[in-house]
Amino acid sequence: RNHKRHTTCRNDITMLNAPLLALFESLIPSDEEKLKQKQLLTLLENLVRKEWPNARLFLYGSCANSFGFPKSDVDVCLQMDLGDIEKSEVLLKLAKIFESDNLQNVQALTRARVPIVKLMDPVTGISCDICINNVLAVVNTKLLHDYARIDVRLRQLAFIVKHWAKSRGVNVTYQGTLSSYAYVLMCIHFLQQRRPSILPCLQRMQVTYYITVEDVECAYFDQVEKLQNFGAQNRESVAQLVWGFFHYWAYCHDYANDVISVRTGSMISKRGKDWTRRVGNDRHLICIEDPFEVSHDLGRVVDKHSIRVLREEFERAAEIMQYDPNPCVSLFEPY
Ligand code: 3AT
Ligand code: MG
Repeated sequence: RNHKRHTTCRNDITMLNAPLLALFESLIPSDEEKLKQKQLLTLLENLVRKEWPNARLFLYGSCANSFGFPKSDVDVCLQMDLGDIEKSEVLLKLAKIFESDNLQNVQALTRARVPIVKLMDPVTGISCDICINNVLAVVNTKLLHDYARIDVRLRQLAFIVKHWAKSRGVNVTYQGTLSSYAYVLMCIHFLQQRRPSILPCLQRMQVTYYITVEDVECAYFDQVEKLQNFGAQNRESVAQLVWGFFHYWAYCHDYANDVISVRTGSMISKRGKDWTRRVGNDRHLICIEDPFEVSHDLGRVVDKHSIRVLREEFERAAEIMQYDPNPCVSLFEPY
């Protein structure tokens, strides 16, 4: 594969900045969209509090991590003291409450890996998933949000990568491709690795934010307003970064040996994590360490078929970024 590795990127790369930035702008949700999401959250909060006065609702996922598209589902986490009550019981009760308030398509999925209630609000048209006490997801949402505040190029790159992944059908975890969360971590790691680096490694800095969630210690520097100029030494534009991202995953990543790790801001070895062989259904064909649940490989959904699909898509994207006269169209062609 390395024979295809281009040593330098196309010399008209700067021409691609304007269309890529325009695309990025068009993908950002409007203030109106954000307001609708807040309204829905308030509505749900009022309904839930009637039954459980001490419960709190948190947004997580793309509507709160700043990597959301206008049509994204809203992910909500209900935080409450369950006592002796079963989670599934609470979910069924929630479904009843929401149904009697005329919310649509209400469904309690009590047997899912992450049990949730799904619903659609007919007033705003927004769909929503509600889970219970998934605190780690709320914390990793904050981490992504904090990284996004350091350098605008992270959001630019990640929106384009997510849009590419959705257009090309490689953002479907039940089909063995990667989650949006995994793609954003890949972008963060890529920007940590640039020289000079565009993003720091927040988990290697002084701890200003600390929480333990069921034995998992989450600690990092979250005063990111102090890091506004962090990436200033690096003048790479979004087009160069998109080119570099796909080039990296197409031709440079060592799939056999390496794990990308946002937690350490560097590459770590599969051997060190004992991710070299298949255990159960976890094949570790592409390894992305979760920043907090370090035994968790976000690539574990990838199997021997979907790894080929993914790598072919990375190569296709890299070739387009290198040679195509109109990458902003070809890159996102529906598959
Ligand atoms: P979309 O815009 O909805 O595609 P998203 O960021 O909301 O992007 P998901 O819906 O896949 O992504 O996931 C919602 C959140 O759940 C994101 C992250 O905070 C958490 N999450 C998802 N997958 C994992 C995982 N494997 N491990 C830990 N947290 C996860
Ligand atoms: Mg989501």
